[in-house]
Amino acid sequence: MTVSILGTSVIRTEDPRFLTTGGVYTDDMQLPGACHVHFVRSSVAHARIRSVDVSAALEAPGVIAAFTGADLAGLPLAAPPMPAMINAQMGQPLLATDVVRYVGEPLAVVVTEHRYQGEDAGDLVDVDYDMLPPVVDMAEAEASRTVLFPAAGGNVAARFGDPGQLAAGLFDGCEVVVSRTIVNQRVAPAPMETRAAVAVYGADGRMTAWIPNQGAQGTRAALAAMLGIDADGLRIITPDVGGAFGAKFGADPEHAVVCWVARRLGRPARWAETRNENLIGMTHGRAQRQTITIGGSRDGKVAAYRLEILQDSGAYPKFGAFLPALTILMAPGPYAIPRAEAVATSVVTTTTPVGAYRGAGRPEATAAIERAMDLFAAEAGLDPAEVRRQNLLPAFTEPHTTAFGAVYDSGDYATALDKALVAAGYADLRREQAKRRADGDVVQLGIGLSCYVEITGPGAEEGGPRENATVEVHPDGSATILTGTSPHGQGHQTVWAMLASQELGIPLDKITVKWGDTDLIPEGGGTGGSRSLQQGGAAVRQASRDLLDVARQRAADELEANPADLVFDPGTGSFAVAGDPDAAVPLPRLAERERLFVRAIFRSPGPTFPFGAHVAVAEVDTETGKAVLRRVVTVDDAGTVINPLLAEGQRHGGIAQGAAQALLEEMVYDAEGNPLTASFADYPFVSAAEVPSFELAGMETPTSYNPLGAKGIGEAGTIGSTPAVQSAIIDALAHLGVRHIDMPASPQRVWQALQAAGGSGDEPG
Ligand code: MCN
Repeated sequence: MTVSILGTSVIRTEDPRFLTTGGVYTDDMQLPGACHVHFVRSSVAHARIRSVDVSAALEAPGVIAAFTGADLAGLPLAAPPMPAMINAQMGQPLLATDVVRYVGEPLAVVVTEHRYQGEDAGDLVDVDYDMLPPVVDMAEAEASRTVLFPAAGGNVAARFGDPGQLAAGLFDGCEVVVSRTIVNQRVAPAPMETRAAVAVYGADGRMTAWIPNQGAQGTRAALAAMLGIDADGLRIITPDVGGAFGAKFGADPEHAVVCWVARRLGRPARWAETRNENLIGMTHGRAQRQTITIGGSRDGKVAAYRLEILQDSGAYPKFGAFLPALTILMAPGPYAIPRAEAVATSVVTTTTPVGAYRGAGRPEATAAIERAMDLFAAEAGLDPAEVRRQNLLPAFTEPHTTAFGAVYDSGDYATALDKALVAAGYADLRREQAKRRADGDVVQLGIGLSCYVEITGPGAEEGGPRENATVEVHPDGSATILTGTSPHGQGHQTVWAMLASQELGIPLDKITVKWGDTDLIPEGGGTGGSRSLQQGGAAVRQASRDLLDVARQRAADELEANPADLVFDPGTGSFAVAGDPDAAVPLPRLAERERLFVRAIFRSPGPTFPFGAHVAVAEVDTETGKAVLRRVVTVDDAGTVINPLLAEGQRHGGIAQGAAQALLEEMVYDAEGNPLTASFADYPFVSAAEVPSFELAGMETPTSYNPLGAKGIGEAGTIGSTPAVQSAIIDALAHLGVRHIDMPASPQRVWQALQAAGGSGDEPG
């Protein structure tokens, strides 16, 4: 019996390279003769383009060519394939032609010999704008006084349910009803590596493009659609990727334009955006305004919940316009609420388009229901932990279907909450809080809770979400894994090798994991929605086992034995005849005469639903409004954990990102639609200085949906932590009459909330 490496904290095999020679990113690709593409972007939020004059730019040093939207006429719109519900009249051209709809929208390119020549020449492109009114506010957009797409007949990109059909008597009989409009603010994904592309058009008429992405196959499909070519004519290669967080799925108009330039000029073309471009050009996340209404009895039983969402899709509907579907699906969270309804409207505004960002739609659902629970508890005068416990669904192991059609695979929400409360020392924290309140301390203590359940590995594929993997054993005793997932920090190289090693007995350092080349791996779902382990990892396990079946047959031939009599021992890496260990053949030898590989497709019966509970502790200075996060204690149950070190790393990153939304981050626009947070001087993101050391408690409730028992962990931290941190800050001031503070809880907002509640006492002098 060999000892299992699954469930052990194998150190990331990726890291020696990253920590020594460093990664090889798209912008590191050296292609002789490559020209540089510089995008000229709209400097105004909404205008008709009278003309774009590139003549002066063409005279500038190093300029090879300049193109405008007119040159690209005839190419399809850049709208990625979207569910039919999204208004099809709202597609984005690759370069704006008639109208620009956000600051940062690409409208021309200057192509130069050297990168920095493009920056200078770009300034010489003369754009004559006929200004149109900006539409920055979502409610303003919904009112459609200024229509951004006349052909679409309004600013509504999609509706989910009918706001006119809300149940009139939903809250009848409730002793306590609270309603509030809250904001889940717009944030920037801000990965360390910005967007980039390098493209070469080959003599064979095929395009090869290196692009940082979350799934080369999806990127190929999106690019082919934008360029109006067959996917076979494109090869996408994924170099190392410096973070993506949902925003590098598929491809953007810029990527397509770089490919187009390479083909048009017959020269390799490259582009890497600046940080400033990234903050206004890459899709943003979240951007929902939510009206929550919750009602129930004075003793804390929730009877009804309503969620009304206004989603800002930005200038062109992309995945952001679809996010409310996921928010609605997860609206009631882990609670048993007898009557619940949710509706949403996605509108277009003159701002950067909104896309997926870590959690994509689910953090918004959790934030809404968790704030609702707190408001309800406060109104009823009850402990928020007690109210949650009363309303959580009881533990279940058979799938549970919610009123919104989500099929939760397995869950034990109350245990997660109790574990988190115990780990945090909840009773002691409340005592400390009571003391500080009684003493009238300037710095007050707040405790924030959140219970969550989220969906991972969703997929619309017929027959259930799926992923493929190929495992090959080589005669020299090494193995290669090809995967349809696409890691960019998640550690698949380590874990996929662990899974194969466990089955095949091949040492980890002899296993190579490959992904991100569409010629090598034409199919794959990429990495997002925390799907990879439960589908891609399960496919590796399946391919490994299937490979042993093939090998068993070959071993039987070799040993002249019955296949059923053979035993494979991963410890020795050999097949042997049961009871006769001398009659054995090592696995690699079976690859000598004929290649030994298997491609397997794993299909899951459906998505899985990880869950957990977070407790955040914050200190808030009641004189300055400054909030400091002191502790974050979490239980994040992702089923069976295959590599605790990596799963913890994912939780850490997710918690930090979630806390950052509660504390710091926000993309801000002025009334004219100018982004005010377009550099890291203005857009704060979280560093180790703003967060405490996280306290992670363990809990594993396996799923039956895959043989690993694993659910996703990649986004859980983000989903649970945001409302817990936000609520901790509010809770610190609850005794002063503060019930809600929108995110980010900046000192200014906190101070204003205190003044509005009449609470802190002295006005600063
Ligand atoms: N894992 C495990 N046991 C489990 C679940 C996961 O050991 N029960 C391990 C997996 O083997 C994998 C890692 O944890 O090594 C994450 O697995 P999984 O939850 O399947 O998520 P994905 O690999 O599909 O990652 C996607 C997720 C998403 S959606 C975003 S957004 C995100 C995230 O991962 N973006 C990231 N984490 C990120 N981490 C980094 N460094 N950079 C990003 O851009």
